[in-house]
Amino acid sequence: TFTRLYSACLIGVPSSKGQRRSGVEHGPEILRKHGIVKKLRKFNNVVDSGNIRVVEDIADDFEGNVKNPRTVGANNERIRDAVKESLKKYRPVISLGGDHSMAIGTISGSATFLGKAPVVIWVDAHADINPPELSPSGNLHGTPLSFLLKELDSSRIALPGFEWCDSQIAAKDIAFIGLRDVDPTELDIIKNHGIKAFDMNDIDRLGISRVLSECLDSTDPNGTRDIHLSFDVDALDPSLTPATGTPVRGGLFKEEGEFICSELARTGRLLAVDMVEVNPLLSDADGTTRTCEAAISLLQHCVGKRASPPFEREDKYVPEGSRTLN
Ligand code: 4U7
Ligand code: MN
Ligand code: MN
Ligand code: MN
Repeated sequence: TFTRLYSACLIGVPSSKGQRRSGVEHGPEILRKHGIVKKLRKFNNVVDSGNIRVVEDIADDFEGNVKNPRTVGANNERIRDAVKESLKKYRPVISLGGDHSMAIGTISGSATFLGKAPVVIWVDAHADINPPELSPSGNLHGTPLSFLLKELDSSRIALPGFEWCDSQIAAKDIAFIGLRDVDPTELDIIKNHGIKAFDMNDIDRLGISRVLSECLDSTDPNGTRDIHLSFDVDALDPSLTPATGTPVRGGLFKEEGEFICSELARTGRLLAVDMVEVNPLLSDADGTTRTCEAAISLLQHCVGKRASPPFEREDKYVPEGSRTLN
């Protein structure tokens, strides 16, 4: 399989300006401190390319309601180039966040490398598809998919910092898993463009195995396309990943996340992975360790560790919370 032919590669992306809380820029270093390289090497060859040097010092401010577009835009251009270069030698290329605005760059890197769209599997409590000018928070980590979606070209506003950015992904290329906090504008976009989306209630009803099959059937009916997995640690239940900026109760079990990662790796077409929104300043030491261990375990399953057989929710405690997207 591909795990024998390729080494995986880690790229640290200490970006934080896509949101307002400090600490998420320490995500890559805290994951290294928890032994990510050694733990992934149990399953595959792994090269650690170190961190991308992010720009922090350019003059930036709000553009309308949008916070720090110049910084986030400039960083994402570098991220795109780094991921694209790394894909010439390694796969999967694993980008460690950092806030989720970095997916504008990572997914652009995958698409630029391929010369066409990858499948995008977006595992998150949130849909991250707000057009920036309509974002309720003005934080760009809630907007990356709106930059990438071709169907939004005619309505997209120009933002300083994003002159380089070119939408390369279509609605049919995307599938969401784990949603439970989606803004009204985002829901309109998902519905209007028929983007495949499974919320927590769907996972309760159908089970993760069926949900993932449906995601792949819709985005990749022939089973031939390269896959970009963008995994926000807030997709997991906050009891598992408390050290993150926007936790939402009622999330995925660890086994469900691991199943997604393992099955995608097993296709042999897992091109790139984002593991984002680890913020060590938002929990105590124990919570940060649990968050890092969960993220590292997910990534082990991206590089060859096999998940236990299809996991069923029924016999497990289902955390309470708002679980339905409608
Ligand atoms: B994350 C939010 F309004 N939708 O746009 C927004 F609820 O990368 C949250 O998924 C975005 O953590 C969360 O600010 C971004 C909000
Ligand atoms: Mn999220
Ligand atoms: Mn996210
Ligand atoms: Mn978050």
